This record gives sequence, C-alpha cells and structure tokens, in this order.
Amino acid sequence: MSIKGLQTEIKPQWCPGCTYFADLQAIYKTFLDLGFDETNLVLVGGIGCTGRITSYVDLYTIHTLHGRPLPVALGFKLANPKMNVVVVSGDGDLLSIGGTNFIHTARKNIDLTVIMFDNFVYGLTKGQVSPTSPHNLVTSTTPYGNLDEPVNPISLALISGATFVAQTFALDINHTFQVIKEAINHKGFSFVNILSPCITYYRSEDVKTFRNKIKQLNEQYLTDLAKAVYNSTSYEYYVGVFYKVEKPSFESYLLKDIVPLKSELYQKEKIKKLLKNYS
Ligand SMILES: Cc1ncc(C[n+]2csc(CCOP(=O)(O)OP(=O)(O)O)c2C)c(N)n1
Ligand code: SF4
Repeated sequence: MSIKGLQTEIKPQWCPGCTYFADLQAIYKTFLDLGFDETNLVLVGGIGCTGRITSYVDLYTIHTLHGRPLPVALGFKLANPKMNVVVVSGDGDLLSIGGTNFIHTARKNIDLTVIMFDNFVYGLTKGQVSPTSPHNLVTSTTPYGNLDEPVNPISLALISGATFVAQTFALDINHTFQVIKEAINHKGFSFVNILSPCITYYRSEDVKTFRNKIKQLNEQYLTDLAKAVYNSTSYEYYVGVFYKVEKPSFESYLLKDIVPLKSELYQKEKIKKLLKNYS
C-alpha cells in the first residue's frame, strides 16, 4: 500500500501552509511502515483543527467530543486490549478541557499512544489563548499579551506517569515518523508532542524563525525520571525522547489475558438483554 491508499476522498481543510500537513504526513508514514491490520487499529481524534485528522485517514476513526478523546480511547482499549489505539489531539483539547483526563489516563499507564499537535493557540475557533501559549503572546483573547505562564506538556506527561515521553518538530517529518513509530511500539502510555506552530494565529514568529529554537536532546538518560523532568524544564524546545521505561499497564493488571469484547459478557444476547433492561 502507498500513502494514497491511506488517504480519504476528503481534502484536508487546513489553512494553506499549516504545519498540520506535515504532522499528517508523518502519521501516514507511520501507519504505512507499521503495516497494521486495519481491523486492529483505531484512531481517536478530539475537536479542533487537529481533530479533523480523523476525516483524512482511511482507517477506523472516531471524532469525539471536545476534550474527551482519552476516555473514549480508554474504553476501546479496555474492551479489546489487543487493539492498537492512537489518539491525536490539540493542546486545547488535551490540556485545557481534557486536562484532568490527560493526568489520570497517563498515571494508569494504559497502553495508548497520544500524539498532540501543539500549535500554541486554539486554532479552529480563531486563535484564542491555549494552555501552551507562551507568556505575553498576543491572541484574540489576550490582546495585551498572555498573563499566564504556559503548561509544559512534557513535564506534565512525565510527572503524571507516562512511560514514554517525546517531542518532535512538525517540519522534521522523518524524525516525527521515527518517534511516533517508537511510541506506538512502546507498551504503556506514550506521549508525543509535535511542536506545530499555527501559521495563522501564532503571530509572534513564523515557522522558519521558530525552527531556530529547536535543539536536539541528549537522550542518554532515558530511564531517569528526575533527569527527564530537568531536561523538560531546562529547555522547552528540545526534540527527542525524554523518557522511556517498561512498567505493567493498567489493562494488564485488570484484565490479564481476557479480551472483554470476545468474552461471554459481551455476546449479542447478553447485550440485547442489558439494552432491554435500560430501555
Ligand atoms: C464543549 C465545547 N466547548 C468549546 C468548543 C469550541 N471549540 C472547538 S475547537 C476548540 C479549541 C481547540 O483547540 P486545540 O485543541 O488546541 O485544537 P486546534 O484547533 O488548535 O488544532 C474549542 C474551544 C467545543 N467544540 N465544545
Ligand atoms: S488555524 Fe492554525 S492550526 Fe488551524 S488550520 Fe489554520 S494554520 Fe492550521
């Protein structure tokens, strides 16, 4: 199969030149390279320019409510722990309205891959301030500059309990592809933040100037949480894998080898009976 085979008939409706085109390309490359059985993979999206991705990938996808892609993904994983579940969501979706879901799903170390398109604003709704907007950023809701300090998504993922944490830059498609692949192959909660400045509403600098801020992380302390947190706070635009450890996942404790979707409880007749009881 080629990338064309993964594309739907819908042309991406993003602003011309949006960094998300590069993010989407990296995601196509990953799915192609991993060669998933399409019946064993679900792509879960949130709301926003990011959430539109579910319409552009010809696999099983679900466009969820704003801020709620993680509970939906968790439901898929607990119904069928053998299924690969990948979430794509924005900084507003994941860290604002969905912020507590992010913390509590990460601490369960449930085997999901969460990819965040970090564009530093709310894009779809026309450029409001977001949790990752830098201090002093002028946006439609902070006309005199953002008074808040931004959330550091890497530090938050680390202290919440994610067992694979990485950051990439949108325009380095090959690096993003390699890192997402490693994240999907990781057993446990993996988080990849793709620095993807919004070219329409993140007005403080253009993508080329932003690119000069990117620095390669020295990845030699991969299993040292304290060092990973230190790295994440010492420079916010490091790219690379900050942390990677093996730990049992939530579903391995809860379900052992059981696949509830295939177990007796979920058989048609039982579901029918349950529905009847509640209708
Ligand atoms: C419950 C609810 N509140 C508000 C909205 C409006 N809304 C749609 S997208 C969005 C922001 C999305 O921002 P982000 O997750 O950063 O995605 P981006 O558009 O920047 O990719 C908001 C507030 C909504 N759809 N649902
Ligand atoms: S508003 Fe920003 S994130 Fe959304 S499509 Fe346009 S450039 Fe991309």
